[in-house]
Amino acid sequence: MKVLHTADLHLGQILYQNYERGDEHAHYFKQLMQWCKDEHPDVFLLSGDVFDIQQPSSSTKKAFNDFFVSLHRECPDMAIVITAGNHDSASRIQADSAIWGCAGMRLVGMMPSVDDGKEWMEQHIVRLKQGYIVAIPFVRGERKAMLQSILDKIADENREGKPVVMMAHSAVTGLDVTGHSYEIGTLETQDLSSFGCGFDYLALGHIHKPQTIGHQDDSMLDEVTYTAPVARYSGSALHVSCDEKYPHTVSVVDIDRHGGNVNIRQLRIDELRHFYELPLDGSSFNNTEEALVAVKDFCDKYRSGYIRLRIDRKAPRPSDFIQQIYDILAVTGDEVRYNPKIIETGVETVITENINKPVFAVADLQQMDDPMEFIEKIIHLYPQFDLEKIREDFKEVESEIERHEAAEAVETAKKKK
Ligand SMILES: [Mn+2]
Repeated sequence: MKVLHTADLHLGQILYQNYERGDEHAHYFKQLMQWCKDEHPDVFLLSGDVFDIQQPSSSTKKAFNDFFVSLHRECPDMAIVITAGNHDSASRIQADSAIWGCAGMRLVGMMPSVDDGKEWMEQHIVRLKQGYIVAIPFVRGERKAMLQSILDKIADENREGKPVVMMAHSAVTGLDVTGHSYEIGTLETQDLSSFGCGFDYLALGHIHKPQTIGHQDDSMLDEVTYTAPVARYSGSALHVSCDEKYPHTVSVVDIDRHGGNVNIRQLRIDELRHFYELPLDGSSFNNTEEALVAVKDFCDKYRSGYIRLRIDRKAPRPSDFIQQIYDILAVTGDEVRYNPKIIETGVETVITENINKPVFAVADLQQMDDPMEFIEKIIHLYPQFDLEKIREDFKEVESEIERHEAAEAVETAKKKK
């Protein structure tokens, strides 16, 4: 069985609150179409995070519809299976599944939380001439017993020893989370064993770096063969953030038989816009004039891409610095795009003289979601307050909110009964 595995499209993503990425996704779709035509996979798998937000715009929905209708028309013999990720609205994906089912495509948005003994298993099983697909969308917590019962059912049926592929959208223990730094500490990981036994290939989504669990060193090989079972992230379609500095690929997976060999080839995705940090030589700007000249030079030379600046933290920044950059970029017509979160270099100095000088840019402020982060940066302006005390107070408020929410949940549950 030959599988084309991709994930984490994040269609409709808007970067830096400013830039739509529709043309970048269109460029990816074009490559995907060509690969499907050239490679003739038996099945196309998209393992979650189809959309970036729960309610994508109509133009984003249109891009999705147009692409998958034409993909199905161009490759009518290729099965298409799409599952919901944590970014997707599970119920919306599920609601559309009946329509796409008319074209023989399988969309799976939800999984029941308990084995209700009815027909729940069938919506997750796709039976192909060449093998089986178990389509599992993003679920909170683990469903080991339920997944195992699906795999057991397939094992009973699978007299010919056809390959079995399972799809899931989850963080598996032992992975490389480069580019996901914002999630470290909060990333809930699941042990590989919680997906059950009996699949040959686990087609994962959620982590954006292409990688095979337990074989991280082989992540970037063009081609490699393992003995089943294998669990792999295909990685995302595009750089979803500027920290994802690795190449993005789709995986073409060939499985010869159940329990046999799994051959993985990676096809490199050409991205329409690349990410750059200025200065390009890895140093940093000593003053903002230098930075502005470099931005202008970049526009003239590269004409396209996402840029982020590295500036020495001692360099004074005029209040209209960001506006000056946007003015320079305007001539490129949004082809060169600016990430306003500056990378500050140099030693963090204790502020004694310029005590009223803010220690962060407005852009930093826009991207802070923890109020303590803000307070820590300005606490020196308020010597009368004790940082530890404020921290404790915040914790108390947080736990009070948690208690309140828990009590409310109990009330709602009672009312339902
Ligand atoms: Mn995800």
